[in-house]
Amino acid sequence: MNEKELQSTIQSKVSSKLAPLLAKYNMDLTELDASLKWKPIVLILGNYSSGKSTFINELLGKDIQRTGQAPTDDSFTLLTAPSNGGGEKDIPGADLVNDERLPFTGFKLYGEKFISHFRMKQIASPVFDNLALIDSPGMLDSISEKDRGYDYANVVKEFAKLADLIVLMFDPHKAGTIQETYNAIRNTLPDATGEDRIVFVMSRIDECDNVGDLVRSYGTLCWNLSQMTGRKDIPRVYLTYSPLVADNNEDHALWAEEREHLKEKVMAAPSLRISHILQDVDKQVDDVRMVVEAMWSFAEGGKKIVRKNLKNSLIIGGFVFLCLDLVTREFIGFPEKTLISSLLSGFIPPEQFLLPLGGLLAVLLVSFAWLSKWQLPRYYNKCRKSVDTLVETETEYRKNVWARVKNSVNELLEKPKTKDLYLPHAKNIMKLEKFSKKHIQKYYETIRK
Ligand SMILES: Nc1nc2c(ncn2[C@@H]2O[C@H](COP(=O)(O)OP(=O)(O)OP(=O)(O)O)[C@@H](O)[C@H]2O)c(=O)[nH]1
Ligand SMILES: [Mg+2]
Repeated sequence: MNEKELQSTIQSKVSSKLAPLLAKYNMDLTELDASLKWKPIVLILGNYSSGKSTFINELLGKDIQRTGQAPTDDSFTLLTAPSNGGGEKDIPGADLVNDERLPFTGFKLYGEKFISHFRMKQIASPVFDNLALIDSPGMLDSISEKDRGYDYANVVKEFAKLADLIVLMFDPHKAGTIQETYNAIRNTLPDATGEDRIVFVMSRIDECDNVGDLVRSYGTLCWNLSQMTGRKDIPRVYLTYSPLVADNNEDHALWAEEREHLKEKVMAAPSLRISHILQDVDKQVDDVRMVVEAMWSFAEGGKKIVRKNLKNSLIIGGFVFLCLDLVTREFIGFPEKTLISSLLSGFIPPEQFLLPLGGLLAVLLVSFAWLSKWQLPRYYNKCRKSVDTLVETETEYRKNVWARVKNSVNELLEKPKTKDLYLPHAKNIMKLEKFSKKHIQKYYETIRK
């Protein structure tokens, strides 16, 4: 099975097995669906003027993207192949966010301002055989960042979620200023983004005056990177420059090969596609599983109250059944014979059951009303107030999952119905486990082979 076939198999398994479970818990498939759609994506991020567009032009062997000193391009440009049989053309953001075949429908919520800063360029190039690139507006410092008119950090985060490979590009002039964009970038990258999906690049190194200068910039960048990733070990940083733009100098030739490695890495992004999709499916399974766990624990507590109510009402009802006519006879002289005395005499006329049965029924009705109007609403309220106690969050990982799904649980608890207590939550957990074991593991094994 090749990658494209595997992708569509995973897609169909997700919609036949996972989607119905998600729907039962009122959860949304849009995000996962977006990542299952379309082709591998490489997102190029970084400081302004760090050479993102120059790198893209170099990959394509054509001057497609505008380049220049100072912030040059303030749009997200999706570069990809023309659609089947079509010619090269530009497509505006408004069409992109409304096209169900593309994974960008979720971007509508970022508003007009963003949409007018989003476009697609369809370019005929072998690079786009099985790949799309996203060129992004350069990151500015935190002060200028406020002026964009749309939620830049979250837009980047959404693109980063979709991307199979993220190239983070810095230049030596601003190796220190990434500290300023540190928070933006940190919040930008999804928790689950594996380090294998991020490539760090320091470009324009030909502009370092000498080796000492380069080493200092590299050191600063590494320090900032370790702050960003929270890791002690330094990830590989590609030190590159663009031979097309830089002055030719023998010292630089040393690094020319590094640029080629970077290009190879970008072109190999499709090989990360399936593992990225599987990570996303895994994440979705973990999310829904935690929602089911919470609803299960909520249901168990509710069922306990129902059982207790039923037990008590049967005890009281039984007592009323046997003794009600004793009391009425005592006070109003009716009926002449009580149920117990008839029992002892060995013959009970059927009409003698009427009063005891009426009493039993009244008890059951009152206790049902008590349960549904008082006990359960009080329990639902308690659960809503202490929703965190519904699940165990003993590990950091589970804490993160819970933070992601807590809102979905809150929504489910807004107006619970008694029948929600009797949904087969335990069975649904088993279904999720089976889905993980039977399908996801199998696909992981397929790509490891
Ligand atoms: N000397 C040198 N100049 C470079 C290199 N790469 C890019 N440049 C120049 O740096 C400037 C900025 O490059 P761009 O490719 O426009 O940078 P960008 O990251 O796309 O910038 P924005 O889109 O504004 O964020 C341009 O004038 C490029 O010619 C390089 O490796 N060496
Ligand atoms: Mg650019």
